[in-house]
Amino acid sequence: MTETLRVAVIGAGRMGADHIHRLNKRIHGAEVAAVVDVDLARAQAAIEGIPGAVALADAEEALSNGDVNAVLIATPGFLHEDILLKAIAKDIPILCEKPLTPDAQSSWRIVQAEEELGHKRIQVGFMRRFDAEYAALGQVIRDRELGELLMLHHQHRNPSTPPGFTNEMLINDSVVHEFDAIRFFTGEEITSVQVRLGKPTKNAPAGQHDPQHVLIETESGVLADVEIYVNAKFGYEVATQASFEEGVVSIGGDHGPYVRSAGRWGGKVTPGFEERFGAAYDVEIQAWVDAALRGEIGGPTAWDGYATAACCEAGVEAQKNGEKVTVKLHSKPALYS
Ligand code: ISE
Repeated sequence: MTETLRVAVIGAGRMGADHIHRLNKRIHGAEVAAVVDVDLARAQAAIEGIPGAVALADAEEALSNGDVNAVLIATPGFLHEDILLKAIAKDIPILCEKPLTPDAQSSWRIVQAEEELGHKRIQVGFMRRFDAEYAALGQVIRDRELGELLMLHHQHRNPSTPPGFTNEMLINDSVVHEFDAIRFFTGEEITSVQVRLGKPTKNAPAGQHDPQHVLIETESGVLADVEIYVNAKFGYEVATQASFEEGVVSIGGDHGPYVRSAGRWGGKVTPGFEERFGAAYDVEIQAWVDAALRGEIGGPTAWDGYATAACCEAGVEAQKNGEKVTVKLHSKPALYS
């Protein structure tokens, strides 16, 4: 394999721009070779100051550029399938931001295409697995340090949502992370999802019921609940409390200077996911690059992308009918076991 990944970043929006900066400034063993965006001016702005990088408006052109040997996909999810299939055909390392694709059927097509290729090329951008606290809690669970894990309580609160953030996106765009985190913590598949819609905030845009309460069950009967609240105003908070036979572990509280001044005490609330998970993104992308240079992947697989897409599908159905919906999964191909 080559000594440097020459990455085409597809999509120069919020997440794409963040990854371009990261690859350019902090990641070893990789360079930005091309940036693709339908808005060519945005692609051009993103490559400013990056020697040798080209700005393009077409993903296929980037993939057939001889200078490109890896791809990072950061477009909206509905555009992923086409780019993924083309990148799989080129047999190059792929980092695909979540969701792998927006529905289980198309995610399954990706799993099948990779299975046909015969080796793993796709790492899915579930960055929380690379957060120090998530990793530490995962270790406590795997080592059974506090006995068996019994329940997980997740809070996922965002200050507000961008225009066009639909009711389904509370599940597909936000709770998708919790599905992956629960699978990561337990090492089990999720078997059912139920969504309860309670009293809504007046701060949600039309068409969005916010907050929602998502109830989840895993293969061994671990129960998890998620408060998804995407117009919480006060700031960004993603936290988990895990109940064990011998104790309770909490992660995701705000840290930082605790200030007492002018008769008040307190600290700052994290404003958004870039700040909350900035370090995790760095570790994630470095793990991808290091593994890709060895011809491997360094994190969640296309199977993880597919399994979470199946959970989302059940979640969106549960949003509509209020019932406990079974998650339907194909059997796991040997490539991922
Ligand atoms: C966003 O797309 C993310 O991935 C964030 O991590 C999540 O907190 C937010 O809810 C999503 O919209």
